Amino acid sequence: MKISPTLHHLLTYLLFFFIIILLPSCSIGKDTTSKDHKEPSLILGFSQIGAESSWRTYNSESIKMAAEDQGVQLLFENAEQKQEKQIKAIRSFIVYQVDVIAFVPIVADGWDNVLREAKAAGIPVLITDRKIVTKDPSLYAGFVGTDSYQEGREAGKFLLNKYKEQDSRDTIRIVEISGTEGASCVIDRANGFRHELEGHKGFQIVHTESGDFLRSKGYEIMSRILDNIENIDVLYSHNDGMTLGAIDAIKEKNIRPGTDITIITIDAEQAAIDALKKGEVNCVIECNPETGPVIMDLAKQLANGETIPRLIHMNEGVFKEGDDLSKLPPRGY
Ligand code: GYE
Repeated sequence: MKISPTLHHLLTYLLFFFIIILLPSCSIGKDTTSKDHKEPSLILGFSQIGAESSWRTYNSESIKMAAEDQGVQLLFENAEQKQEKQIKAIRSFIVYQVDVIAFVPIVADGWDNVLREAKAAGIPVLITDRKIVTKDPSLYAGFVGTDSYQEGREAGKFLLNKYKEQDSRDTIRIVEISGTEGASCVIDRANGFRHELEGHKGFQIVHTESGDFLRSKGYEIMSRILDNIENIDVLYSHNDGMTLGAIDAIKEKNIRPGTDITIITIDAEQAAIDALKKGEVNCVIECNPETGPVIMDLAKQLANGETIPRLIHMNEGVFKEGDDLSKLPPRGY
């Protein structure tokens, strides 16, 4: 059957119209026009340290929930406590061409090369929770997270106040169980604590050792210290997980935590607050894990090409012996 040129052209245009105009807006399979389908506002690559403490687990939950609430497509990588796995994850985010990269640097050093790669790829980087040391501040857009130096200072302030009546000729002997070596929060918690005690002769840190933020190491270190060091007056522990392990060791030696040994701990997990209520801990310094919502807000600003504040510290409190904790809501972690 011979088709007239005019009809032939008409059919060609109709076919063209169908392929180019109609087809892409159609969906095959799932109804993409349903009300609950939202295009993600952005793709965020997030490298998390791992799950070394209840605090970390809750921090990860905060990030995942906030991403879901705010329509952010989250590529979440758990580095299992290895910096090289974080670097690999960041490189995979670059290849994937995510809109924004965010990560918790497990230690402060060693990030410049991979951050230069992200910068070359035009992907903004948000650092959270722990800080980095770098020669080039342009390698990241900003930091949001805990103020670990202030946390250390709060620990020192509590101690000075608790022993303010102490005869300065008597020495208060302190054991410090610190977190992961090289982590900015550990360096800052140690320095902030020492800054407050400077000039106060009656305090001596007789032993400091890293427990890597792990409850098992807190137990093992404290058990060994109690067998080898006498007259310990104070335990300053960089996180509740290690503190709870240390308390188990203290009790095994028939020593009274919170009475025979003053205990100061950081994070404010529910278990630490409960120990404070029982008098087994004397001071709990909050480290706020709920950074998810603010991370998503900042990531959206970065994805829109906006600048963000260089430094945002989370609000954090201090809970002390004698405080009225009856109205304190459940900590959630
Ligand atoms: O105190 C601890 C976690 O990086 C500030 O890491 C965080 C610390 C927190 O393992 O529980």
